[in-house]
Amino acid sequence: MAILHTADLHLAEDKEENWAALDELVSLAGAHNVSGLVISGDLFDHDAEAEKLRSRLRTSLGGGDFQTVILPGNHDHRAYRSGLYFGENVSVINSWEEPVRLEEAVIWGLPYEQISAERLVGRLREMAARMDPDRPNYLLFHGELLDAYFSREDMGDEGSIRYMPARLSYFERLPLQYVLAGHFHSRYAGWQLPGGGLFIYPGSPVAITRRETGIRKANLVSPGKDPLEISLNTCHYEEMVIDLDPFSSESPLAIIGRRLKAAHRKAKIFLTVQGFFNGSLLGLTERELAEGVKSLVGEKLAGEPALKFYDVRHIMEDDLFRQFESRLDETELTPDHKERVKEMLINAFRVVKT
Ligand SMILES: [Mn+2]
Repeated sequence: MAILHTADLHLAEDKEENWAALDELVSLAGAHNVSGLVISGDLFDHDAEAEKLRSRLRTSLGGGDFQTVILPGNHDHRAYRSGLYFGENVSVINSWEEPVRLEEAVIWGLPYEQISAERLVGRLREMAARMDPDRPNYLLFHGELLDAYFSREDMGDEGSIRYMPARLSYFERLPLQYVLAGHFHSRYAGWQLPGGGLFIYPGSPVAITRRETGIRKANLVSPGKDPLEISLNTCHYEEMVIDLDPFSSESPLAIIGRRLKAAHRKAKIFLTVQGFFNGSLLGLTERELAEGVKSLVGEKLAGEPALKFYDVRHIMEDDLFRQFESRLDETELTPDHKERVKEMLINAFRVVKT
């Protein structure tokens, strides 16, 4: 009995990339023949969005041959009033006392609420008393794991409130296979639970903020096997830094074009072009390079590229620099070493000449 676990889709009316990520998760769930797709909070970006998007969600989740289990998160916990219909084979965990059965497994959940640590610990104790330790128990949780030392930006744009903070030790007495969590966006991350089992954040399946760089993941769990990080073919951010080489005669624009072409099809790139180039060797000015980079960019770029390059032809053509260079070429240093020394020289000349 396999379960595909995700969280933090933040669906909104105008965010087609997030809907595409949901479609990808649904088809992945089918391909892995799972019994359940669990969404551990923040399926919708906002309660009001849920009101508009319920019918579209029914269509998206409708086709699968598996059960979808949704946990309310801090962004959408007011969206799941009882009696609402989210789709065939879709259950919402609206109460910690009412788990969902998935074949032999029991899926418990802590719907998001502002709650003190003491009350959360008390609630988990009551939950433990209700759990049958002979069954596979899973707990869906949406909030901050205090043992993890994240920065605020790792959760998306959340300001300074703490969202249902918990410690691994709170789960110690629960007979759990997994805590399948949400709220932490940056990346897939897991921890051993003190009483056995694992706590896992899958990371957002589609980038929500700029910090969500790298290929997005979902989490596949099956009994008796290690959890599996599954790479998703969804929109995400990437930092790309191009370091120019002042001794190269290859066009920087060709290099940048090649790197952009090789990037993931769904990547949105933050591009930095930095370092030195020899404009007279390339027949290129700083202005021409800047305009060339801007014209290359197109759809793959997430924002304005950072142009941190310098044409250093005035240094490389300086007589004194050339004397240094020819002396250096006569030495027995390795080509790599020579190049590093020359870069140091360029830097030294830049300071002297300005
Ligand atoms: Mn959240």
